[in-house]
Amino acid sequence: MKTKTSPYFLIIGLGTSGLSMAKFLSSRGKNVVATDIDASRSHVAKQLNALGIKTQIGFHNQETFNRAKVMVPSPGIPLTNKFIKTAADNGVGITGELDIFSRYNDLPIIAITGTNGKTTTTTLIGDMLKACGMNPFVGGNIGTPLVDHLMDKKNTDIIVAEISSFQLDLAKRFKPDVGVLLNISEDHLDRYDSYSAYKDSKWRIFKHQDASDKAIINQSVNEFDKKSQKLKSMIFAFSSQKSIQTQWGANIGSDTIDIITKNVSHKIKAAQVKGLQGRHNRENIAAAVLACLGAGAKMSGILKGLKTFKNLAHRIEFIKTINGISFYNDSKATNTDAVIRALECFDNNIILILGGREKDTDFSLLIKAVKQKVKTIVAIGESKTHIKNTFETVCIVKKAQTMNHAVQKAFDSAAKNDIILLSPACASFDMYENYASRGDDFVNCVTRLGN
Ligand code: UMA
Repeated sequence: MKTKTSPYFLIIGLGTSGLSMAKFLSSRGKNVVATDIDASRSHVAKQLNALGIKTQIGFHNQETFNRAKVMVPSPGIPLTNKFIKTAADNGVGITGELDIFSRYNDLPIIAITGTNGKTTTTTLIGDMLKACGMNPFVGGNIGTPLVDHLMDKKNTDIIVAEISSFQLDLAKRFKPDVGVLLNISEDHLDRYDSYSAYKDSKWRIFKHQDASDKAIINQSVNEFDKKSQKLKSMIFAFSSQKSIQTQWGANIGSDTIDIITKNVSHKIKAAQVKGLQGRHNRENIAAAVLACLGAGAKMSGILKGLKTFKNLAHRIEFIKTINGISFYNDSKATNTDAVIRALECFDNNIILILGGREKDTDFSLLIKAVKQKVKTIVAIGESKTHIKNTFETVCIVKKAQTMNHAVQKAFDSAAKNDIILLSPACASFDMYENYASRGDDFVNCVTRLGN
């Protein structure tokens, strides 16, 4: 295909992110070409063709990459992709959604990253700000691309953005007014050269902040002292492990969260917050409250938002109790740390449904927590043999072919007062389109069991 000779932005990948980006840049008068390797994206291409955007669908063409002015890869595409790498080596520029958004955005931004808890905290911040009478746009990795706001600004007064490490990898100017780092643990090691490279990517959220900005950071994050010393922004630390070292922040106890800032001191009773059980959720609450205060919101509104918050589906979501056995759907737990956090929430015996597509996953990180809480593991998906080999000396391990078999085997293994928890530590793509379809299947299987 011949592309226009005038310089063009090349949008790579036409999933949620790429589709919005192509429409946005085109709406700003930019010359745009879009490509997706998957032939089934041709229906999306038609929408873009109607806007005058040229597309290459079902293949990538190196020449098209080499002749671009700037490449804009979708977050899910590794930067080591051979087409991208060759063009970059030939001097073609590369950028991502965060920097393009920053160039056109004039509203304050609260940006949330971390390995786990991003979506819960982002949603909670959005709800709290609404309860304060503000009108936030909530988007980013949570599902609605940030540039969607730029195409339909409504009467938004603040941006609340869930940010992934993939997005941060390309951020050279993104400067949130309030940045939040919830936690870092091993994840996406199939994408990064090392755990250290993944950690560096997460810390990049604060890189361009200045003294007027706020950095809300979990003090328990490895290398907190070393990395936080280098930041120019004002640090609000929070911790559930030791007293915070910063002047402002939050100390998290087993049932309270002490918020301390220049103008506000407040004790939140965790039991008052329904559906957000566990230490990790107390950390998410602390981070969300500090982020809202950092953005200038009032404590009374923040607390109102907290009280009415409803936990999200697929995150330690209670489904039902059958014969005294309670079922929880934690399909969003796609790494080992998320599973440890889920196991911490329960005092009862647990039957754990674990497995799916691995991301260079080290299941042995779960052994300590499994020894303490888990009676039986039901292993599913591509990783079931790896799981059996890892845990067969730790607890009973049963393999299952389908979710239905897994739920049935878990139920057969359970006694009254036990918990059956789907918390897979793996991606879902070996069996499902995404984690939500996996969670929905689990819920359907449980519902059928009860009928
Ligand atoms: N593709 C190519 N060439 C390739 C490889 C892929 O063209 O070599 C195409 C695929 O055919 C597909 C498209 O790229 O059509 C997919 O791009 P994508 O994986 O970036 O998916 P999007 O639909 O654009 O979704 C992305 C985020 N996905 C990832 O980061 C993997 C979504 O986060 C995000 O909600 C969305 O943008 C809007 O911002 C999801 C996610 O899993 C929820 N995020 C990870 C996580 O939370 O752990 C980081």
